[in-house]
Amino acid sequence: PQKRYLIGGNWKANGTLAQTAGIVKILNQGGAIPLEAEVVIAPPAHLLGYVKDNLRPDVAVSAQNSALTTKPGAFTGELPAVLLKDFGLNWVIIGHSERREGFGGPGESDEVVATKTKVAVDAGLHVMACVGEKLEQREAGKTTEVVLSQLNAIASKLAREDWSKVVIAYEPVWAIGTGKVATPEQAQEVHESIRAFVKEKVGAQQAALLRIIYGGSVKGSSAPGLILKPDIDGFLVGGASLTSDFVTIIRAVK
Ligand code: G2H
Repeated sequence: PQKRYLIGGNWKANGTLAQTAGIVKILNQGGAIPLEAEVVIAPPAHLLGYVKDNLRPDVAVSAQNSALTTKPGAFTGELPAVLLKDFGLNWVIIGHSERREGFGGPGESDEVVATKTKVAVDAGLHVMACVGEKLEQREAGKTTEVVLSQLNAIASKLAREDWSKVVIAYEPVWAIGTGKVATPEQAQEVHESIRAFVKEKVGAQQAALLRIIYGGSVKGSSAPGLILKPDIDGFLVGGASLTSDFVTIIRAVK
């Protein structure tokens, strides 16, 4: 099968009703999406229904997180993957660095991220599973070690056939929301090691078809340089996905 670039928009905890209506309008009036691109928007949970009902049908809608539980039930505040799938959604982001870090509470471990990924895939969702090193880890020369150990935790839970539903988002923590985008060379180097790992651990076909997307301060101005690299198969965009610059990023992939 032909591999399409994946462009994800992660709104994080943003989106008043007025702002949301504005972003949906920008996307709906943003013109044709290149055939080479698959576009997925991840609004916060309270907006999933609104965005799904109002967004053009050729842009998919994703949750930003889903629960560890495989079943609905008494889990106040949680979002089970099976309910997202039942609601008509096909995507979820798992293991974003902000969730790994926690928000004043305990963050998500590699083990939790890996299990959530498996639970979501088993529920029928496609997963953007996030990995990435912190600045001090990069400076200590530990980038590959950190990223591959996060990836290994995920890979250890997945069956070979699950990989058709998984996208790996490489998001260096030092580049997230900082305006400091990784250079195309820095991103390519890590993406290449991710693909090599999947080839070795899972299989050549799964590695070749795997989409490895880059996230961290991607803008319309930086996207064209990044997308030229052979192992960069798209983007996970935060801040810029709240603006019309997201349309420029989508256009950068053809
Ligand atoms: C990384 C990215 C989106 P931003 O978190 O996942 O955010 O583009 O704002 O750095």
